[in-house]
Amino acid sequence: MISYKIQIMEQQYVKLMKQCIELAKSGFGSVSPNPLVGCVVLNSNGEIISTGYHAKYGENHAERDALLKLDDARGCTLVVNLEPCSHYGKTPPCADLIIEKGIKTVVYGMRDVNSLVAGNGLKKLQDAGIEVIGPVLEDECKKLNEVFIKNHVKKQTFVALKTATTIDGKIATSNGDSKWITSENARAKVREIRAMYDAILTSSSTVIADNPTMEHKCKIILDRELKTDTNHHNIYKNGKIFVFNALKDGKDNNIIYIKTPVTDNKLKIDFVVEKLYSSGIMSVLVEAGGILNGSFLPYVDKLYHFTAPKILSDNSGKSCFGGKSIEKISDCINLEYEKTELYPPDILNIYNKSF
Ligand code: AOF
Ligand code: ZN
Repeated sequence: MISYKIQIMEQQYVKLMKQCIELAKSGFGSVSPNPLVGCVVLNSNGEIISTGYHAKYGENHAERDALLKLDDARGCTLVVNLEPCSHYGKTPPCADLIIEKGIKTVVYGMRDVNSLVAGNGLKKLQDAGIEVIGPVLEDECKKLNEVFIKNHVKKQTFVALKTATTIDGKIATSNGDSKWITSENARAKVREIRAMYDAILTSSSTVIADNPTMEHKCKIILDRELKTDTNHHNIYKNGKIFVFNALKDGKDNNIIYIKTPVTDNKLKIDFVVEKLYSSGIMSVLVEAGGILNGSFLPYVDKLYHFTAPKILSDNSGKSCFGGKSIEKISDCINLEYEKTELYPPDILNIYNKSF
């Protein structure tokens, strides 16, 4: 009887945690470098009496957002996808507010990886006599905050890469024609994906060949010899732009030039990736041709691969990943499958690096 009751409670917490994750997603694109967090508060009858989420960097945390809407939270249960914070940052500790408001039970999704919190939030709550339950739905909570986790654990920028190919893995014909391989449906999804990342990154070859606008607040171009034209190319029309190049450092209105070391006639990608992190760019979406995609592969955490129901033959077309030829299947780069979404007639497969 008791274990049946516990099971029902657990199912209820999983459902509420999913709701927290959905609420948290409203902050996509606005909370970086902070995590995506959602919160639900229940009264002692199990009814939802408040919800909240972290909407914008520097503003209230999810727990504060939910609790400040309530006059009385005594005896209530608070569900949140991340351990409540215990530190004075842009706002006072959420754990203190939870205690002050008389919350009886806290259900959390994952421990905070920020070393300023890392278990201290949970301890503070327990020390105050609050029942702490979790982690609940930990894998989903970690997936939601994969950027935040990479930033704190590895002290590195999260790198995602998007490519759109024919069934035989081609991104353009041999003479570079690529408009369009995927449908408007798929391309609308690409715009949504871009908005999830702090910056998008491409190469001078893509800028010169396709002259894309790539609408985004922050764009990065790898342009070793400064071949792109700041007056002519659409990418320079808006946003903040970082140009990694071999020739100069400097600033010109919205453009920042970063002189970058070169190896094998190519800009050093590890320098670029480190510089992104030290410039406060916590996540980046690479959208380029096969050569740059190939160079970035060792750094890629997540791959968005759109496939259109089109075929080019073996000897025509450019592949999505350039690089050295690999002789054995056992030497190839292995990815871990995450999920598939349909944007008819195209398919989006999402993979993560498995290591
Ligand atoms: C958030 N939103 O809902 C929660 C966070 O920059 P600060 O001072 O607001 O503090 C950010 C840290 O607070 C963040 O790294 C994480 O450890 C913790 N929790 N942050 O931005 C939230 N719950
Ligand atoms: Zn907090």
